[in-house]
Amino acid sequence: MTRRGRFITLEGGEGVGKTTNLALVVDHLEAHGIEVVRTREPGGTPRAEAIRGLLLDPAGNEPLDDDAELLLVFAARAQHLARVVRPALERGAWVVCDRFTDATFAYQGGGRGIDASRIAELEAFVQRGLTPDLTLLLDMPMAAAQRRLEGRLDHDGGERDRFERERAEFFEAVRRAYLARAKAAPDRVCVVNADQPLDAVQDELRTLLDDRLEAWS
Ligand code: Z5A
Repeated sequence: MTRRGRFITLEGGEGVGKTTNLALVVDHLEAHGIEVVRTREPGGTPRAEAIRGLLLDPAGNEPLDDDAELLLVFAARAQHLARVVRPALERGAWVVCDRFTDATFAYQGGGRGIDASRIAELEAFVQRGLTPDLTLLLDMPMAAAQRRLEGRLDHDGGERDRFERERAEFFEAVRRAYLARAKAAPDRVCVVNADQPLDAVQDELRTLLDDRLEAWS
């Protein structure tokens, strides 16, 4: 019988380096001969990516209700789990995902103030017990992460999405909620100091991955 694959998520606030380091995680696992499916949330399938568009669209003429935002996040997740994550894990591939439900507890819970018990109800309904095996939480002060993001926005000439337009207090609340999640699940969530040169962040990530690979072998 094929052994179920492992499910690894990367988390953290804006600009902490999730996307940059996702590539390192995927490369490191593939170098160990592991089949890896790289994906992201919200998104990961065409319909879930369409929901992502709704969530990030800053169009100001109709504000998005907080409950509607929460339900859209979980609608995208249900589609992504059914079409991508569960099938990959069942055939033995590993899934590396840029953000997952910890982001919901951080953004919709910490940031928007939705009660964690309501998020947990949706988590149970949509995920039916499926949770990540390992979560790498990239953590750094939000002001420093914002400076990175500003550098990138200037470089790309990009527009800020609906979340990137939030105020500093929102991002501080998101960070606190992430750190509380890590404290509550220390075996699953590893906090990585993202406020250091990329080489140092990546050395830490490789060490963490090697420890898990050994523990899981
Ligand atoms: N969201 C939600 O509300 N609820 C949910 O349940 C989920 C998501 C799943 C989209 O996510 C939004 O969805 C998100 C929360 C919400 N909010 N926002 N905004 P996203 O993951 O696409 O958005 P993001 O966090 O804004 O991603 P990002 O801006 O691409 O950031 P990142 O991936 O963490 O960073 P990066 O692109 O890898 O790096 C940023 C820059 O820093 C870049 O120029 C790098 O070259 C540079 N960098 C990276 N590492 C370093 C180091 N160590 N030193 C110096 N410079 C570095």
